[in-house]
Amino acid sequence: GKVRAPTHIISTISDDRGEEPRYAGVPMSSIVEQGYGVGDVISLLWFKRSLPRYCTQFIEICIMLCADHGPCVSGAHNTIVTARAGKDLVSSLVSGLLTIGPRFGGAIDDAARYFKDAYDKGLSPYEFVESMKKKGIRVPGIGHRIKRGDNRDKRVELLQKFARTHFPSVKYMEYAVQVETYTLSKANNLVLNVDGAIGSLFLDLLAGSGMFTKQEIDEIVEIGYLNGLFVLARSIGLIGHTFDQKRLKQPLYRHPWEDVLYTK
Ligand code: Q5B
Repeated sequence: GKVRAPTHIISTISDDRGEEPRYAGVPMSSIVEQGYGVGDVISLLWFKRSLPRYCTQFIEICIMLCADHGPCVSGAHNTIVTARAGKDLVSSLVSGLLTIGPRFGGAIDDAARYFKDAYDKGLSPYEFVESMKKKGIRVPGIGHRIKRGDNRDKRVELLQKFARTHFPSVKYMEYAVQVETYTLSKANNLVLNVDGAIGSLFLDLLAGSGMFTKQEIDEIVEIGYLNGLFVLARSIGLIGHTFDQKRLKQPLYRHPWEDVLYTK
């Protein structure tokens, strides 16, 4: 019989052979003709399935809300400094992307991991937060540099409103809100932030949509798909900041001496 030569790469998400490319088996013509959006394309290429409209809409809302948050955040700042050093688009973009991590924008996966573990184990918000404190770990998804209990993040409110209207269940998000109520009783800056809102709500999407097995959900959370939403979204803003600096012909950035504490 025929013997298949060993392959060096295995790929399961897309296929560019044949008349037209396919994303998870769906031909490009269907994607265009049936009016698929970016949320549908993410569903196909990341989750290898078509998700219900409310799920793809939620993904698109996450992308839109996280696309930018002004020039002062770590990512935009790095991108602006890099663009002003005369570097190209890709260098400026990646220098901003490289700041995404546990403190800035990249806390979504850990928020999902910790909220899921705590909720599934039946820990009260008090038990969860205090156990994290004992371990010396900041609660991912909680805390913000400029948002406060009396100045909530509008993005979080919009995500919560959408999910409360469209999701079959928001149990993980409600748990995150209870955690926030407890952390806010400790300090006014310890709000549920955009990473925590997306992390907890994506757990609700995975668990409530009926589109994923328990094993698949565990794998998605363990691998860490969700920071990808912030990385993808913020790339839009970082590219914008690069063009903005170039358009404005901004000179090389040098931080002012007055803003540095020189000390021994
Ligand atoms: N404390 C975000 O801290 C920040 C605590 C906590 C327990 C916590 C901090 C944090 C977890 C990571 C996270 C995503 C670094 C944030 C984002 C996207 C963004 C950004 C933008 C955008 C802020 C003061 C006191 C200390 C701390 C305690 C703080 N957080 N305790 N659990 N989670 N969060 N990141 O203001 O006793 O005085 O030592 O790490 O979820 O990145 O817009 O800017 O779209 O671009 O620097 O929204 O919360 O506060 O470090 O001075 O802490 O609060 O232990 O206690 P800050 P610190 P003590 S969203």
